[in-house]
Amino acid sequence: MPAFTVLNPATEEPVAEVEQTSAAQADAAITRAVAAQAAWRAVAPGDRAALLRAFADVVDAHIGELAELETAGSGHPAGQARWEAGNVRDVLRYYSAAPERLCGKQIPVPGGLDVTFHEPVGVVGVIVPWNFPMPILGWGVAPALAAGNPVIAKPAERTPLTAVRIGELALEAGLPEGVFQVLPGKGSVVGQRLIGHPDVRKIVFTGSSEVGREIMAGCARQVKRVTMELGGKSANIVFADADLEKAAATAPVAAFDNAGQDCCARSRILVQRDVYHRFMELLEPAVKAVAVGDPAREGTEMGPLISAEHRAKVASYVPDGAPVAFRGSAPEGPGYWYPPTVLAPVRPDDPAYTEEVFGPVVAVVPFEDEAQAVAMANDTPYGLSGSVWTRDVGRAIRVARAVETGNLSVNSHSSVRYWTPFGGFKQSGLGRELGPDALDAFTETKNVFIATDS
Ligand code: TAP
Repeated sequence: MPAFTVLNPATEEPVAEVEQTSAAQADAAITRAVAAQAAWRAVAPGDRAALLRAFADVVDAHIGELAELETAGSGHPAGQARWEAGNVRDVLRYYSAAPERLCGKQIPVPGGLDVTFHEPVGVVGVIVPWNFPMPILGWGVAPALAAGNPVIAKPAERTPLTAVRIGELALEAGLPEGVFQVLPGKGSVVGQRLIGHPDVRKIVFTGSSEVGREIMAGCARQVKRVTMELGGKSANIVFADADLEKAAATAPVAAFDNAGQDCCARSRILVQRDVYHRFMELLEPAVKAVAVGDPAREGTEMGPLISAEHRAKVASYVPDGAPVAFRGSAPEGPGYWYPPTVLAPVRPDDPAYTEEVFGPVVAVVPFEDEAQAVAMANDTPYGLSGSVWTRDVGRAIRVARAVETGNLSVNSHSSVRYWTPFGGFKQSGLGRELGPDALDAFTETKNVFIATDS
């Protein structure tokens, strides 16, 4: 297989050459994972916990190195990249507590004793997108390992560097050979082997809804378990009684974080008509103040897009004559730059308003009342995240319950906290990651009845 050249999205210069995994090499890795399976599930819960803590400690000792790799290979601002590496450590630590707490039930039945066990599901394949290479890897890998499964991760072809390094750190921490393997390469090659190989029992996929549908169909042939984390088109709903200053000051980060390459991006801002003009007045300076530039420089808030192709796709949502209300800045010269862009007024059928742009483009639309805000928020095939800004507690609760979305914040834009479940309604996904119940997605419930009749 030819090697893949990772480019720095901020400079377009090569960063590294990465060997691509062939289908035969993927099969060999699956064989190694199967061979490692019995020993890994037999590791005593306390020892498995200790190994995961050791893995977290080694990641912690390499936060700076991992962050620099992500900044160079994915264009993530340095501060954000350090947070992402820290998230891998934290998620490993959180799930290191799980092996010793993986309790079944004792269920009252006549004639005997009935107990349930959470058995490991088997080899797990984790297919990761390019937008958050480290956190999304960790969300799949940590609970899968904790539940006693060997894991094979396939990073996105464009952003393999941190995943490959984290795979090396796992071995350094003492995880046995074959328990956690990272296979850089193409989805059409490595991803397809994970989906098609009968010894891989579960796929965790994060990526576009389009590819997700294809992967679900592939997994269906073997009734392979799947967790799907797909696209989003989330709404940020701002009511007239909200703290407008705070809502406007925080709206840019909710839409432009990671240059908008965020499945949770609140890329539709719905504003109650009475305060629409005031909100726009407050939003403009906040958008213009976003620090866009060299991601390696401390203080940069937004870096480049991932590739020239992706920038062309994002730009296609803002053709000549598009209703640009105002924009932030972006550097000139090399790099896949695109400025933070606010569209208003937009038609309800404008693709920038209806489709996932996955770039720093947000549409602002007025609404009349609560019922219309909920209807507009739900008028999408997606349902991943969202925000509601209001000082009315009753309304906050009503709207939070009515919006069809997996993760909703009131007077905040938080989406992913590793302590809480994360995932989508509708075409944004299937199943949940993170939170206290994540191991359910990596285990099979076994019921055992033991007769007590003599
Ligand atoms: P995709 O193009 O869907 O790719 C995601 C991963 O799947 C990559 O590793 C890719 O490999 C692999 N893949 C592609 N085609 C495949 C196939 N036919 N068989 C098996 N694997 C295949 O997504 P992306 O562009 O990297 O990421 C952006 C999308 O991810 C957005 O829609 C975004 O909303 C979504 N996303 C969702 C979430 C959550 S948590 N819901 C989080 C982040 C991102 P290659 O490297 O070869 O492309």
